[in-house]
Amino acid sequence: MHILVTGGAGFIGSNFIFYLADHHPDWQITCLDKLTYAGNLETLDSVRNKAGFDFVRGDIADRDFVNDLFSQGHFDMVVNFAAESHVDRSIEDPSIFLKTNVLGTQVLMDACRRTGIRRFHQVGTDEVYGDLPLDRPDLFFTETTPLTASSPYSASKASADLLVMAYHRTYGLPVTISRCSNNYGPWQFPEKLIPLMIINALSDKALPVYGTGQNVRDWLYVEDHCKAIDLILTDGQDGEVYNIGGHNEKANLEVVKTILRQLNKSESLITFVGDRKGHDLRYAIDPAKISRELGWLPDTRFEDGIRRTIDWYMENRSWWEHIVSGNYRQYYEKMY
Ligand code: NAD
Ligand code: TDX
Repeated sequence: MHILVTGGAGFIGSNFIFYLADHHPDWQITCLDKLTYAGNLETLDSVRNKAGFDFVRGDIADRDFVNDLFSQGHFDMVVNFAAESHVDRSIEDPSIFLKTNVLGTQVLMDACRRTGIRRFHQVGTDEVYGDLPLDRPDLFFTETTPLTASSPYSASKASADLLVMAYHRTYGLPVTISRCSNNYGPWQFPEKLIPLMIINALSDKALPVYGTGQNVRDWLYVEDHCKAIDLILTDGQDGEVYNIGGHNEKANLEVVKTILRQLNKSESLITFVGDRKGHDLRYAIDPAKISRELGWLPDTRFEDGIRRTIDWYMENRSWWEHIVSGNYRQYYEKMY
């Protein structure tokens, strides 16, 4: 089995590569990553010299480059993690989100059509379903919830999902899509809520909470997400969408207070700042389909996952200090 993992130098993609290396040691893995600000080669240090692992730097939206890569070797499966992933950045400038997330997905699927593929898997997000009201805890996103994206980021991810399903229906491309809730865990870039709050608290800096802090996210430990994708690759049905979520809903303020408590830091570090434009109120996934059809259930309770994550950021200071200082860019600019 030769698998192409795009975006594997980012948060979830790198965790997925580690998961594959542990659970499918005989698979050949090629990681394709552009190494944007969010991609970090240091993250892949533990696998980079292993037999059966290759790293290629490139852009999924660069058609010539992708065609070239696909003509050099045959991939049995492609898992597309590569994306611009931060909502706040998409509000500042949507352009690169459309290029990478929509056009990049098309370019990859065209290459798959040409060479043939056993499975193209698109890593999607629950944000494509818009949001749920805070006062209706009985409502959840299912796979048939209409797509109603709020931010340019989620609109780009919803567009990609539509394109993936269109390639299945029109060209018969064997595809699957997973839509998961907010991930947390090791190696997450410290622009996202949980790692940002951990490293700010460790540095006694202000913790910026948007609006009232009552917005709700459904937190999923990254390894549980990786396990779900692996199951979809092996047992999932072509043309199907699978929602992945851990029934782990928390208001942002609750998450921030939990982090402060665990680090023994004062709540006075919390600073309420202006709200995100178009800020989604609540995400909540109904994972019944993947549980019923593929037997997936999350293994990690939030209390354990957040403890493990905090410990990881405490034990891996140099990783995030390189990011914060910008030094990690020099590391790979020298090599590529
Ligand atoms: P990330 O920002 O940490 O990593 C993205 C990776 O993609 C980086 O390594 C970056 O260098 C690479 N990349 C960006 N543009 C590229 C391009 N044009 N060509 C090749 N590589 C490129 O993101 P993440 O949090 O790991 O998210 C991975 C995927 O999961 C994304 O598709 C995202 O939409 C989706 N997702 C993330 C979450 C979450 O909570 N983080 C939740 C649901 C879905
Ligand atoms: O400084 C902050 N303060 C704050 O209050 C940041 C960075 C975030 N927030 C709030 C906004 C959200 O309600 O915390 C919540 C989580 O924010 P993010 O970490 O930016 O995640 P979110 O916008 O929910 O999107 C994430 O989950 C879905 C990922 O970034 C997406 O890639 C994924 O698709």
